[in-house]
Amino acid sequence: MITGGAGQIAYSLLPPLASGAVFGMDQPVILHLLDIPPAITALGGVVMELEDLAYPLLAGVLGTTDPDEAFKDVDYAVFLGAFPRKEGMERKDVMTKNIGIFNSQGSALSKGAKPGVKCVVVGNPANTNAAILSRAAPNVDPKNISALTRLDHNRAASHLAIKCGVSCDKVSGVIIWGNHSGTQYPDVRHATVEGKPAREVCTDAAWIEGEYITKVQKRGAAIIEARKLSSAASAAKAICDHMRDWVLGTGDGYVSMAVKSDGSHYGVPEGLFYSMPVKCSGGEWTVVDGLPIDEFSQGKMTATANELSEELALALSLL
Ligand code: NAX
Repeated sequence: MITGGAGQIAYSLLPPLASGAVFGMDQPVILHLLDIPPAITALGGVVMELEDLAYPLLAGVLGTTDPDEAFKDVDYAVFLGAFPRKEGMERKDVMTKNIGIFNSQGSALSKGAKPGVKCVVVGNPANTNAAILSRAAPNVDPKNISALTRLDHNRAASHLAIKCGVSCDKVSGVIIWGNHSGTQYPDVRHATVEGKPAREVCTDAAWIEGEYITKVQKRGAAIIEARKLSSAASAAKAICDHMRDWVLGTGDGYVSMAVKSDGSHYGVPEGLFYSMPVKCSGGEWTVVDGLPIDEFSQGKMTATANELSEELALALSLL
């Protein structure tokens, strides 16, 4: 099930979902696409194109504007549709719109989806929208609700690889901490490049603690500035990576996912959907605990937690 099915991320996301690239080449897929009434004609066009892709694993497509129909019996849900901030709009007004969306979709999800449904929220503000969704979906285990920071994670790995002159599969262990926003903290202190500590391979400490962090934090804005549209192909690829790793496992490594904090990891306040390093196995994620955190990292991790706490408090005050 994909909300925002007629939008630009969906357009890049649906082909890999239908082809078998995410859930495996032996797993048939039925796609439910939800959008709002003004997008129904465009959604119909997307459904036509999915049929024309002629993917053998695509066992059915439903395009609808009815959340109850869209969420019925689904195993996975990707939330792309959200209310974008428009010029001159107050943060509070955008939040109010998103609360409306994620409250009603949360209740349709809770009512109709399979009990173990796995959800990823992409529509911004993704972390706080995930928190609202979780509150509105009492039948869904909060561990099955996440927000996407994998695009930020992929950017963090890729820019470190470029700096070190290696391909990005040689980089592992980068972490995105916190919010999918300009306060996120891309951390390479536990990362390796070709198996060696990243800070021994890249000795430019000023770059790591300055330009690199800013580049990853502001990459989304730079893409909007250049394309006049937000990231779509890279966002879709990151959603595929996020779902595939969650379902099929991360093996020896770990990845970044924004998950609900239970208050027991890295001092992150309970209830925030905060991006942390996680390992996945058997369809379950666990936080990678016990990484040593220095003062520099702690400052950045606290700053992004503070922003998320404020965002959540604002959302809760508007419920
Ligand atoms: P588009 O504007 O192209 O598409 C959004 C679609 O959602 C539209 O078809 C719209 O009609 C639909 N929609 C709106 N309200 C809906 C509702 N209540 N129910 C169902 N559908 C609804 O945006 P797109 O580029 O696809 O981006 C989608 C979201 O992803 C945006 O909120 C964007 O900010 C966010 N992003 C989040 C990222 C992340 O890493 N977490 C990165 C990429 C992206 O910026």
